[in-house]
Amino acid sequence: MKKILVTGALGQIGSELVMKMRGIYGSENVIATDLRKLEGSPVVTTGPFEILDVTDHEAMLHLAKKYEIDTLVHLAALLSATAEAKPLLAWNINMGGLVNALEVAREVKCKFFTPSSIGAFGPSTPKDNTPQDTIQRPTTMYGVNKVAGELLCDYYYKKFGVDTRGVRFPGLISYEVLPGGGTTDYAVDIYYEALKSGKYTSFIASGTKMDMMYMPDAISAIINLLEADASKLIHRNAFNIAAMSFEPEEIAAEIKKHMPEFIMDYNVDPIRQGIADSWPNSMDSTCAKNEWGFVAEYDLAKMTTDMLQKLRAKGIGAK
Ligand code: NAD
Ligand code: AKB
Repeated sequence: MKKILVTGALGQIGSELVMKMRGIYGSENVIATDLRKLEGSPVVTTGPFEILDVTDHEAMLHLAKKYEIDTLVHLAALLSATAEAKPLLAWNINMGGLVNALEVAREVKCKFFTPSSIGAFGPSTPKDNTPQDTIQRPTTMYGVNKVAGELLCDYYYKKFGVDTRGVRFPGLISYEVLPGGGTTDYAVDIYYEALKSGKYTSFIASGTKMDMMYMPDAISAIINLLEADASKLIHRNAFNIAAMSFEPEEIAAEIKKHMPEFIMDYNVDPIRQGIADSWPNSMDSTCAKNEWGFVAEYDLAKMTTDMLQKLRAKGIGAK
């Protein structure tokens, strides 16, 4: 990979992916784009940055040609809770943006990555150790978009030979940028609130297990899959990858080991709870391990130690 264009680059994943990729491939070789510009963000100040609305195909093609890209990482999307609140907008951005990005990849003949999600599964999917290939009948607009997106990426590979790759991310936990409107966001919020006030009110109910992953593992997964030997990829798009699975009590108990006075209660949001109930408890990532060597370094304990340390270093919770 020599010239990489990233869409939705100011989001939770993009802000960390762009900086990591600039460190590996060179600052000038990673072109960050987003609908908005955050003055002062390292993504904007340390390398090329362009405003790009992914629903504008001509604008995306123009930038792809201008920078002579060989890789397109498509991240811009609305997440599950926002998509459920604005389903038509989600369809237009999530599907319209994806088909534009795939078309650009076809036109300039570049490698392509986009993430799917645990949201691509639904209530009829096996909940535990969810297989790579299984029933996918999601009941959310986000899930409909993700399944259609997985199929579209397969189609562009088979029909046009576009080198499409992707993973099904679980909920991602990170400290650089806040998450952008998902169901798993509680597992980020809880660390901020623990440090700020010593208590947290969870919008996800007691006993609700979901797959999660710490951002450094997610960033490594994107880069490693993009660098993987194409001849070894049987699935190519939408690899299940998972690092840990927990319910609200378990993350609270882990935080309590560092902050014994921490307390959590519940005020369940029926919309986000309904979404969470339709998702798997834990995915099987065997295919990702076998086909491109996926490994996760962080479990709940190691992530919690690092999250609290990094947030304290940012001054979160300091009086
Ligand atoms: P985010 O919400 O944090 O960021 C999305 C970015 O896209 C934002 O910076 C936003 O400004 C931008 N954007 C929105 N509409 C746009 C448009 N029309 N044109 C250009 N940019 C636009 O999202 P994220 O968490 O970084 O997620 C990126 C991708 O990863 C999405 O496809 C998401 O579904 C997927 N994913 C994320 C998670 C997670 O936990 N963060 C888990 C599974 C899958
Ligand atoms: C969300 O909750 O919408 C995302 C995801 C798991 O796709 N974090």
